[in-house]
Amino acid sequence: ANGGGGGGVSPKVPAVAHPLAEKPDEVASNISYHAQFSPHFSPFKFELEQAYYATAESVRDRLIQQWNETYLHFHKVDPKQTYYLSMEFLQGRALTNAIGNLNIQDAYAKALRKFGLELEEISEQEKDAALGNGGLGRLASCFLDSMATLNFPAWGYGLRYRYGLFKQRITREGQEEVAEDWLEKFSPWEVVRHDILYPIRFFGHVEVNPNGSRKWVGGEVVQALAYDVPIPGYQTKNTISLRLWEAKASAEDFNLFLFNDGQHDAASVLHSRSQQICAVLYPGDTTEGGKLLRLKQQFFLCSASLQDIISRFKERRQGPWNWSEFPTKVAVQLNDTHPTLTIPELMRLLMDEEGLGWDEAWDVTTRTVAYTNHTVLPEALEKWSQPVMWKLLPRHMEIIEEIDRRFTTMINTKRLDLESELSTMRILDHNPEKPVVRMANLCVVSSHAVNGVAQLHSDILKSELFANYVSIWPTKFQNKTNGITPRRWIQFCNPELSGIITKWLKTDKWVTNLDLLTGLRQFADNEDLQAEWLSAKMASKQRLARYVLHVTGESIDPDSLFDIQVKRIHEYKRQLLNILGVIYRYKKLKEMSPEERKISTPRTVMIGGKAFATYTNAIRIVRLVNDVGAVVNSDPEVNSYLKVVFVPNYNVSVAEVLIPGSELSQHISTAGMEASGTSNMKFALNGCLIIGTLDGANVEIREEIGEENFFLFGATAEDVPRLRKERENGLFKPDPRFEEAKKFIRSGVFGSYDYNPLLESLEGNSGYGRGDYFLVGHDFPSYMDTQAKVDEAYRDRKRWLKMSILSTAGSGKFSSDRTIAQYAKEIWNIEECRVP
Ligand code: 4GP
Repeated sequence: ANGGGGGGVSPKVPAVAHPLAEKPDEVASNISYHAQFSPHFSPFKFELEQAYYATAESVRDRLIQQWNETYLHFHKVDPKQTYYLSMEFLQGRALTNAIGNLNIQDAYAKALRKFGLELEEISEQEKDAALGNGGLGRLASCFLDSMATLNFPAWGYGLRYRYGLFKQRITREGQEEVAEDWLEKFSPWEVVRHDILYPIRFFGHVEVNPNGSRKWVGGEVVQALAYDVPIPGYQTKNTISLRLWEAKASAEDFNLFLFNDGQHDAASVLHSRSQQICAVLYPGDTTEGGKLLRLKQQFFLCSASLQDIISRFKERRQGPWNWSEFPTKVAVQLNDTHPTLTIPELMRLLMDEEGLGWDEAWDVTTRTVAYTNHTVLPEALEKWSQPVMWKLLPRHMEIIEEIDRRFTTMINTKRLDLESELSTMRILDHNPEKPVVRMANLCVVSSHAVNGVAQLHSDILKSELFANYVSIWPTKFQNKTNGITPRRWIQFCNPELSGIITKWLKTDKWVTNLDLLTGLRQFADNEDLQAEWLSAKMASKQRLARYVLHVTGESIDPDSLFDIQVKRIHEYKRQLLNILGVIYRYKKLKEMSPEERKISTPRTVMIGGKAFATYTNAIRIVRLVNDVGAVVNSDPEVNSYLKVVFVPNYNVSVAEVLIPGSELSQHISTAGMEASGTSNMKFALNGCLIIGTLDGANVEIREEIGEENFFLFGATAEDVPRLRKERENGLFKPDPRFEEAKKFIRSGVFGSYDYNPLLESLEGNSGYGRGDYFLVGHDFPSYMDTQAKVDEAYRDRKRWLKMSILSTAGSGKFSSDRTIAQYAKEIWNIEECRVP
């Protein structure tokens, strides 16, 4: 296979004339060309959809050219390169982003007007590439944008799922999941590389050769085929690659004999089995088959990517070379534990295929691999069953056993002080009922760097989850506070506000140097700026109101306070706290006289997010929000003061409408449980105030924007264990307001659905998920008091605008450019490699 990537590394490839149009006329002719000659649709039809595909293909021409130049350059310079391995990339739409990063909006907008079309309308035709679930996947996508923008030699590896994260429909019964068919027609943003194909083995057994070397043979082999997605940097030629693998059976796997014998299904068993690998993101794993499939997916990503990396490494070597050079040319970042199998697979490839001894292979592997942890939730820390692993990956299990054996020997000989902790530190848990491999432990033992994603989270990793390892490897543990790309998350999604910032800072350099936003602080009280700020916010709120009307049929008032909580639905994120607060507010509004109501602050509460289909309490929460909305919104006494909207199918492009139009956003997780959060950064950057706990990156956001501009409430991470203990001992006294809100639900005001099981999770004294593990009851009173402060602050328009400006001004730290520059320097040891 050819590891060259963008193609064109061979001098035999003929040169082509510059295919890129600059002027609107030429762009228009380029679009027409694609409409007629890219044979996807009838050439005689040119409606919105066809126009989108033709426009996208014309933009892709440019990307491919820059991409080829980038590869030629990387190939020539041969710098150390980073590979970001992730099971998720939540890319969202690509057209607006590509046009924006290439700085060709004007030419494209003008060209499309020649056909009577608006760029914005065309962009709406694109389906989100939702190859991810939530924060971890969107972070990976922001990182790619920053890697390209900062000209780092880096690229991403993931899987090309046929169906991305499900589409969420909302009915009277709550959430309904539908397959999200992002590839229904085709994606103009991917390029299949028929010449980049690697064999991936599953099952089989280990053969021992007479010289003692071992080899994994037999089993099933599927092919991994590369699809490349170009990732343009902002205002640079550098265009890097997101390489997505697809599983492909070979023609030999199709049993022609059986087929002709009429056994049509049996004939294609291997074909359909290979298709399952990339069918969906996170297939259900409650069954054995489901678990096996997830493990296959993970190994498929790791093995294909490593074979590709090694082949590129070899291709770029000239003259004699040594494997110890590998870590000076390659850095592999594991995005959470999903790609952990990279570790035993790299060991296997080095030892069994390349002939290295254990020590040498171990040295290369540990110097190459680094690991990022994204959560401390125990249920999210992956543990794979040992019997399943032995069956699917017998050679890898031998290697993992050996890593575990060596680690155990090291503790037993050098660190007797840790002997009593050994059973929890080991990679293998030999619990006879459920023997498992602990993937996070394998990562910690085998990586040269381990990082958390916000300061508080990294501190918790060091003091709790990985505390025992810290004294063995004190310098291994780091923090890399997350960030977001300012291109997608303000420049392109909020052009009104971006224009104002550029005008007041007298430069647009803030887009790549976000710290420059502090320059706005001096104008925070300026009436002219405040007036402009307000009108930009109003324009975004109106756009959001139109969107809500379109997708829910609910009309909301842009003069009310827009209060938003959007993220995956999870009990630790506490959407339940939010909706209980809304319920209490509703009840109080009902009890008020009309005069009292008139002086209250009108609010529109919007909640959105997907619930994992088998997570019952999350599904119930979605339903509750919808049930509350149905009652509140149709109550004529109250609905000009309070509206509750569940925004369906939250995804990247919905976020691009919601965030600019938000005024208050809720980041209210139980302290210590949200590793970082990244939407909090997006909201703050867009001048939205935060109500939140001292959790994840909230802590740093509050430090940066100033505590007077942040609505803080709730227990601290330090308090949480003690509060849980007190609760277990029956010492918790609920606030009457909390009891009143729950009682109101139980009275049946919001319909006949039985919410008792959900409410009971907030009651009792003990047990995970029961006994109010997430401390909703404890934090409720301070949450309500702080919400009252929000209402008061909003009534003082000048004060609110000042706080909003200061939020944006203080958000500079949260650019993913800063995060990536830190990874590059402190973990990967790579340098920029700019295409001249
Ligand atoms: C998420 C964390 O929950 C979130 O706090 C963090 O900002 C994000 O990763 C990126 O680091 N974790 C996941 C996950 O999405 O699947 O564990």
